[in-house]
Parts: sequence; structure tokens; C-alpha cells
Amino acid sequence: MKDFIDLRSDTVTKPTPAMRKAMAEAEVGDDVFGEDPTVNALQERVARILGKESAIFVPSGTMANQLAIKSHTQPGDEVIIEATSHPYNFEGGAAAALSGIQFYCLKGVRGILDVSQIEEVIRPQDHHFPVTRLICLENTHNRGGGSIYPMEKMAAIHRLAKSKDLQIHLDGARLWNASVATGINPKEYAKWADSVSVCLSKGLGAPIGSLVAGPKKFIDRVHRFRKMFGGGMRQVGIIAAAGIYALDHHIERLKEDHQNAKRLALGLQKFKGVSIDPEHVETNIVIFDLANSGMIASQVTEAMKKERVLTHAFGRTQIRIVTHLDVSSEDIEVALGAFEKVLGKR
Ligand code: TLP
Repeated sequence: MKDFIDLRSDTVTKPTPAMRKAMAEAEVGDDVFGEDPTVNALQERVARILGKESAIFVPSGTMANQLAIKSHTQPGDEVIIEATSHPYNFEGGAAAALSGIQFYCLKGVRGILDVSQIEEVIRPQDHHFPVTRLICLENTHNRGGGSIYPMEKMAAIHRLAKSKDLQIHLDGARLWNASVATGINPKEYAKWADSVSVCLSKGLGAPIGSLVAGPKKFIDRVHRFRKMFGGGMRQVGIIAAAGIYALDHHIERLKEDHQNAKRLALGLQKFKGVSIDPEHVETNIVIFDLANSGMIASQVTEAMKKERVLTHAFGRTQIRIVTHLDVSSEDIEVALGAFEKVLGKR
């Protein structure tokens, strides 16, 4: 039996024995010299998957987003982004500190923006204003509850961006989830963005690793800043091998995570004070509100911990739970039993 069922994030997965074997056997070289064959293979593979000219391996999703922002902008530029997005909220203020940009935040519906909202806030060419340079989108949207960007919305934002000479960066940390849930090829999503970041360390179960993909010239710029930010790595094929293994073996299984998340959402509906719409659970993230339960989120996470289930408090009354590789359908039933004990039936 597991010590804990850990639903805090899909980042908590441990490499499987087969993944560890692939890592141990990886061919390596010095990647700062561009000589690591496993890293090169991963970069080429991800560029191909996303339909971009080039891709570069970086340690984290945060570094991937920040390198993209840095490479697209000049200090003083403005970047349009959704108000609950990851780069704005969960990257330590990096974009202001490292790129000297300011964000213009727009509130979306579960993280999804409409083109009309963006159009309204693009700055006119006037020396009083900052220069609007970049639009950042997130698919799936983490704080939006794993919501999927509808293709037509991305296409419309892309049309607008191109008509105004703006760039688009897509935070695709969980683009795999969007693709598996909709059956839409990642390339089809990626074509509406100039640069795309993807993670191997979330749903796919690798211990570390993200990539930024885009045009060759842009990725050359990212490469330069990766060195500057201290992200040049040496015999890192050992980690890239985990990423290649994850792409080969852990994409299709994301379906199970989505089914498990839906099952959780349907079960949670039956407990006292929980407000959740299972229709809104599109992938592997479940966010629910406890405002009517008489309890605050931290009380519930503490009580759940005593039941050996780890959950994540998102603000005062919201809880996020995330399904992943190391959570089985049996674990979901155990977790629902624990929620029932803590919250009680309606
Ligand atoms: N998200 C983490 C936390 O930082 C909140 C999580 O547990 O979900 N983009 C998106 C959409 C993300 O969800 C994350 C990680 C990142 C970027 C950053 O990736 P890392 O953690 O590799 O820097």
C-alpha cells in the first residue's frame, strides 16, 4: 500500500523502472558543445511533433517560458496574458526581473481569452504607451482547471496577432493533455503560435525537462539566453532519455488520467458544500470550491492528509487535485472515500 495518494500535482511522478533503464543506457556527450546525441534526438523529435524548425532542451517549464519571453521582447515592452496564467502568477515575477517587460492581464473564462478582449488592449503607436509585443496563451490552462483552448479561438488570436505584427508564445506545459483529450495533433495547436514550450515532467512522468520550439533563428536566440541564464547543461542525455521514453510510452495513457479526473469530479459533486461542474473537467486537473461547506481549503487539505491523501489548497476556498501516472483508478476510489469522510455526504 502507498504511504500517500498524492494528488497535489502531476509533477510528483517518479521515473518508472523502464524509464530509469533508458536513462542509464543513454548515449551522452557535452550538450554545451551540441554533442549529446540523445539531446539532439529529443530536440529534433519535439520540433517535428510541434511542426517547428527547431527546439531546445531546458531544465524547467519556467525557464522555457521565461526564455521565450526574453527572446521575443525588449525591456519596457508589454505582454498580453491571462490573469490566472502560469507565467504571470507562478514564476516568481521572473518576466519583470529577467526581461524587464510588463504584463497586461486579462481575465479569461477558465483561463481562455476571446480575441475581442485582446484586440481592445493592443496599444496604439504613441510614445506615451509601452509597445505591445507578445501575447502569451496557455493550453491546457492550469489555473483554469486544465481547460483546453478551442482551436478557433487560437486561430482568431493568431489572425489578430499577425495583422498587428505581434508574436504569440504558447505555454504548452500540458499541450499533450489537450491533444489526447481532443484527438487534435499537437502540431495543429502549435501552428497558431510563434513559439511553444512543452514539459516532459508533468503528465508524461519524466523527472525533469522542457523544450522551447520555434523558428531556427528564434531558437538560436533562446540558446544564447539559455547560456546567459545558466541553463546550458552538459551530459544531459541521461535526462533527455527519460523524455524520449516518456514520449514513446506515456502520451496515450493520459486518457486514463482524464477518466480518473472525471470520476473524481462526479464523485465530489455528492459531498456537502462542494461546488464543481464535472463538465468543466476536460483533462487531468480538477478544481473545486468549498465556500458552502463551512470549511476553508487548508482545513480540508489537513484533514485529507490524515486520511493519507494529499491535495493542494488554491486560495481560501478552492482545492486543486491532479491525476497522473502514479495514481490508479483504485486510488481514485480511496481518495473519494477520504473526501466523503472529511466533507460528509450532501
Ligand atoms: N506548474 C506547477 C506549479 O508551478 C503550479 C503545477 O504543479 O501545476 N506552465 C504551466 C502551465 C505549469 O503548470 C507549470 C508548472 C509550468 C509552466 C512550470 O513548469 P516547471 O515547474 O517545470 O518550472
